[in-house]
Amino acid sequence: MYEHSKQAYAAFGVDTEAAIAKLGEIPVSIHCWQGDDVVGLDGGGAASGGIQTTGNYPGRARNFEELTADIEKAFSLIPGKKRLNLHASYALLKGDNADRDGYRPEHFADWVKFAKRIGLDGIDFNPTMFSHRNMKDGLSLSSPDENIRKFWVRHCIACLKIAEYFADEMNSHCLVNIWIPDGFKDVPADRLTPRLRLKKSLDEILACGYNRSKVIVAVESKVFGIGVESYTVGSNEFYQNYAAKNDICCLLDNGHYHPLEYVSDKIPALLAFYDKVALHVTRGVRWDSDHVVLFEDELKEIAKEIVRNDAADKVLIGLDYFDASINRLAAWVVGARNMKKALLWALLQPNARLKALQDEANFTELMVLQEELKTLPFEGVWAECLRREHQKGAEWFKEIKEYENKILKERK
Ligand code: RNT
Ligand code: ZN
Repeated sequence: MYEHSKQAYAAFGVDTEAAIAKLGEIPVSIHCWQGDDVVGLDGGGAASGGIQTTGNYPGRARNFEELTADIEKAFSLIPGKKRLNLHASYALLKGDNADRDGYRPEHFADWVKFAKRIGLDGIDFNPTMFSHRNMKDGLSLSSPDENIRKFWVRHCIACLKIAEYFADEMNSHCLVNIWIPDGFKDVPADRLTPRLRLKKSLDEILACGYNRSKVIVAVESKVFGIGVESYTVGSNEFYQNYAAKNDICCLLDNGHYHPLEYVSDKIPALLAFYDKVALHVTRGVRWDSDHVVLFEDELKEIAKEIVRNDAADKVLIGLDYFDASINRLAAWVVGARNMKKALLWALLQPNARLKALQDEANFTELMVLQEELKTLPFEGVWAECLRREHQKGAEWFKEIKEYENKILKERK
C-alpha cells in the first residue's frame, strides 16, 4: 500500500519519505486534563470559570496513579514526539497544606519521574486560575481586591519557578500558558480598569526574573465563556498587544473566537511578528465546547500554515479539549492522532508548487491541483508512519476496549 501511495504522491512532486521523517520531529503537547474532566489533584474540584465538562462516562481518573496509568496507556497508542501539558491543579501535595501561591517543584516531582519514565519530550505548564476560593466574583489577575490579585500574581510566579524546574529536568523548554476566566456576565460599567489591572499583574509576574531561555510565557485570549458572555478581560486585542510589547508569546485556542474567525489565518499573521506562536488545538461546536479534535478542514488548514511556512519549531502545538461523554482514553488517542495526521497531510502537499501558482495568479490550476490532492492515497503514508513506530492502525481501539473492561469499569 505504501509503495502505491509513494508513487501517487511522487507524481505530484511530493517526497513521502521526507514527509514521514519530518513528522517524526514535530512534538505535540498533550493535555493531562482530558483524563479527569479538568478536576485536578489539589482538591479544587470540578472545572469552573466559564469552562465545563459534560458527560458521565465511567472511569474518570480520580488520583495520580489512575491518571498516569491512563496517560501511559493512551500515549502508547499515539505515534511520534509527545510532551505532557500539566495544570498547576495537578500538584501532588501529599498532605502539605501549601496553597496555590506556595506550590513548589517538589509538588511535581512525581510527574517529572513519570514523564521521564515513559520517554516524553518535555512538560508544559499552566497556572490554574479557576476552581479555587480565591476566584472572587469570577476575577483573578484583574480583581479589584488587592489581596486576591496579589495571590494570583504569586501563583503565576510560583508556576514560573516550577516551569524552570521542568525545563531543567526534561532538558527542553517549558511553555507556561496564562489563561484567566475573568469577565462579566452582563454589560460592564468599566471595560478598561480591569484590563489595566490585568496588565499590572502581568508586569509583576514577568518581573520575577524567570529564565527566558528555558521558559516561554504565553497569554491565551478568549472572546466569551459560560457566565462571562458579555465581556472577558483577557481579550484578543489586549493580549496580542501585551505580548508584542513585552516580548512574550500569544496562545491561540481555536475555540476562543467568533465561529467565522479562523486560527489558520491568525497563525501566519502572528508569524510575521513573533518568533513563537502557541496553540490550543480543540474543536468548538457552535461555541467553545472543547470537543475532541477531528480530522477535518480547519485542522488541516492549521497544520498547513505550520508546515508550509516552515514554522514547525516556531508553532508550539498543544491540545485542549475535554469530553466526559465518551471513553476518555479514546478521546486522547483520536485527537492526538488527528493532529499528527493533519501535520502529515500538510507535509504531503507540494507546497512550493502551490505557492508558485498563487504568485503567478494561476488560480485555475491552483484550484484544480488542490482538489486533486484531496483524493491522493493518504492512508498508505499514514499507515507507514504507524508501522515504522510499531503502532497499530484501526485496531488500536481494541486495546482501549480491553483497558475499559479490565480497569475503567472497576472505578466505581
Ligand atoms: C479555557 C481555556 C483553557 C482551558 C485549560 C484547562 O477556555 O481554553 O486553556 O481549557 O487551561
Ligand atoms: Zn485553551
